[in-house]
Amino acid sequence: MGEMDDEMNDVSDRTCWGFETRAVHTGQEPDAASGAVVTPITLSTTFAQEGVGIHKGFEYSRSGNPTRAALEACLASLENAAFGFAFASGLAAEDNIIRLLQQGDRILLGNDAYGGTFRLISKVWSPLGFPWSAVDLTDIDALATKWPADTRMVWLETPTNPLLTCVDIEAIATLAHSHGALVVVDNTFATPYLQQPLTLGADIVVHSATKYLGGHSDVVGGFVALNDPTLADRIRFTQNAAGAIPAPFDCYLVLRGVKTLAVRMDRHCSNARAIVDLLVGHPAVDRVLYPQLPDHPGHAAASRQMRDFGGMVSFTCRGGEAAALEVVKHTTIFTLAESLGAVESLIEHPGLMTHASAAGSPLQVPASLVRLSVGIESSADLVADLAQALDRV
Ligand code: P1T
Repeated sequence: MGEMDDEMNDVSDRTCWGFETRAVHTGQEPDAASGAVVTPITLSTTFAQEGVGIHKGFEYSRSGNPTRAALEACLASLENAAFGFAFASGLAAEDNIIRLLQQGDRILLGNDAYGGTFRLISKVWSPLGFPWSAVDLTDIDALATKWPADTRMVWLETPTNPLLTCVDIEAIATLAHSHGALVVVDNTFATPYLQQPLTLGADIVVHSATKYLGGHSDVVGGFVALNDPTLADRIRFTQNAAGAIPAPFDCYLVLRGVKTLAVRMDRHCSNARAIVDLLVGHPAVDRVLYPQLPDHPGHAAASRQMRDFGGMVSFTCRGGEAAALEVVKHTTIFTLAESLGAVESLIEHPGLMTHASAAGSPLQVPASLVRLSVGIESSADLVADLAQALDRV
C-alpha cells in the first residue's frame, strides 16, 4: 500500500487510460440496453424521435450512426484528438479535407506520397482551380526560401509510401503556420501507436483505415482526426453533406481491428527488422529503405517522432526492373498484391502497381523498387521466403 498506490493510475479517469486500454474500451462501453460487451452493429438507417428534434443523439444514419460514433470516439482518442470522423475510404477522407480549401488555395504535396493522393490532388482538384506543387519536405531551408505565397495546405506522409522518407512534422508545422497554412499528416504507415502528429503540431491527421487500423485486409475505410472546433464543424458538415460515410459493418470491422493495433504493430516492427537484416547483406539488393537504418535520410526525424520504425520495408534491386519483377513473382508467403498493413505479408512493385498513376510526374518511383508490407507471421518463415526469391536474381 502507500507508495505503490501513489503510482497507480486512477482508472476511473478515462482520460488517463493508456493507449492499449483506450484501443479496447474507448467509445465501446457495454451496450446500455443489453449489456453486450461488443459494440453492436446498428444497421437501422433512421432513429425514432419522441417529438420533432427530440431523440437519443441519432436521426439518420448518414449524419450519425452508433457504430460509427463508437469508432470515431476510439480513433480520435488514439490520435489525441478532440474530434474524429470516419469515411468510406482513405481517399474519401482526403477528399473531405481538401474541401476545406477555397479555389486558388495551393496544396504543397511531398514529392513522395501514395499515388492515389497524387491523383486526387493533381487530376481531380487541380482542374477545378486548386493549384498544387510537389516539394521536398525534408529540406526545410529550401522550402522556407521558395515558399509559394498562395499555399494554404501542406500535405505530408511520414513515413512516405513507398520510399519510407520521414519528414520532421514539428519543423514543417512551424514553417507552415508562420505562413498561415494548415498541415495535414497522412499517418497511415505509422499509425497512432507509433506516432501522434497532432501532438507534434499538425492540424489534421488522415488515415487509410484500410491498412493497419483495420489490420486484416477485409475492410476499406478512412479517418480524419483534428482538434480545431471550427475545422471540425466543417468536416462534420461535408461528411454529412457529401455523404462518403462508411457502413456500420465496416465501422465494426475497423473497431475490432483497432483493439489489437498495439500488439500487431509491435510484431510488424520486429518482423520488419528481421527482413531488413536479410536485405542489408544480400547481393541482389541495392538500397534498403527503412527508417531505423542509420544511413536512411529520415532516420533522425523518425527517431525523434516515432516510438518504433514500422512494418513497411522497401528496397531497390541491383538487377533493375527485371530483377524486381522476378522477386515479386517468386515469394510464397508474401502475396503479390496492392495494399498493406494487415496481418499477412504482401509484396508489390510500386512503379507498375500502387504508384502507376505517378509515372512521368515528380512522384515517379524507381523501376527497380520493391515494397514489402511485413505481416505478423513467423519471422523465420518470412526471411526464408524472401531469401529464396532474392537468390534467383
Ligand atoms: O485505399 P484507401 O483506403 O482509399 O486509402 C488511400 C491511401 C491513403 N494514404 C496512404 C498512405 C495509402 O497508402 C493509401 C492506400 N494505399 C494503397 C492501397 C497501397 O497499396 O499503397
